[in-house]
Amino acid sequence: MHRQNHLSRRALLAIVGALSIGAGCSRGESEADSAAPKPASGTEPAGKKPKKLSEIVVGFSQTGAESSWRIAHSKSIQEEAEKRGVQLLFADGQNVHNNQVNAVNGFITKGVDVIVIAPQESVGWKPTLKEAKRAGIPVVLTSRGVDAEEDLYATVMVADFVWEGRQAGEWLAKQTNGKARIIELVGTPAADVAVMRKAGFAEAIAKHPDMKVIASQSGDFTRTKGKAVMETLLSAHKGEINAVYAHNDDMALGAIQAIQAAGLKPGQDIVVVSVDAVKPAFEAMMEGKLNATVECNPLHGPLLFDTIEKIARGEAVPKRTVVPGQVFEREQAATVIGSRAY
Ligand code: GYE
Repeated sequence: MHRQNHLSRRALLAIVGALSIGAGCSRGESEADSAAPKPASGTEPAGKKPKKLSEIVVGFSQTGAESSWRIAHSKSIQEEAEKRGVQLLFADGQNVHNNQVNAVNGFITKGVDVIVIAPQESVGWKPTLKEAKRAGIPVVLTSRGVDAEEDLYATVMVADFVWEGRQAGEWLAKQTNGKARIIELVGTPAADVAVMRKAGFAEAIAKHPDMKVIASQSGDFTRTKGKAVMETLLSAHKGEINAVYAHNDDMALGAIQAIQAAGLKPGQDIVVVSVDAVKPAFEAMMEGKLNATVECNPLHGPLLFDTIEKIARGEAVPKRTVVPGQVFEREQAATVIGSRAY
């Protein structure tokens, strides 16, 4: 009986150790942590009882539900958790940074085993991440990164957002023979993804002196704001615009509505390129209204839970996983739409 207890305590320590390594502690720190009186005194933080993988509790702080991409992202993660029998505590941040910080602090207090964050904003995470690290809870970032030292999180899974912006810029240069007066619909300005999609695009069009961004404004990754911003900019720059670059499909779809309402033909009078490659974008391409989209795959669920299981088993995980994408043009839409999973 005594021995049995002893063994399960060792199993417990293995899991706790694995999780704190996953949290990004340097080797020295995690050794220091486990040298603390935990084994003898039994002062492990709450929630660190011996567990099978299927008993792991994951707290997930999601950005919100601003776009088709985001909805597919949530669904992929929720479905995968269910498939693997992992308990997922889902907190919808409703696109408010502080809601997310509060949710994550709540997960820490609760003593969940792993925290997953899809951060709306990249800054303002350090104190919370430090708290999670102190509590020995590994943090996995998905969909966007944070502005914080790498040792404050276990891993991040994102796309190459600069590459995406560059692809959009290069595609537009080819399409317009290097002559474009562009409206840029920016995503959430405090998100790394918006900064990077802007930078990649700017880099690509800088090679073409006759390509100019005449206005660059945030539509916060939503269709409604994309439409509203486009309406304003269309009337402010009447007759000047021949291209739109939107940081996501939803804003592009909103802009398309505004272009039509202004009596113009999207996809023809004004060339529209965006990022994500969600199904509604393929539909718009088939109608000839959207010209191209750069794929950003939201189906992070399987990779996310493979990673969480590795962390729980004490296996090393890469600090960063880049989910690949490709460019789709409207000519391909009809053939490809049937095989799109989101
Ligand atoms: O492209 C956009 C969204 O963070 C990669 O967020 C994600 C972006 C995605 O809402 O549609």
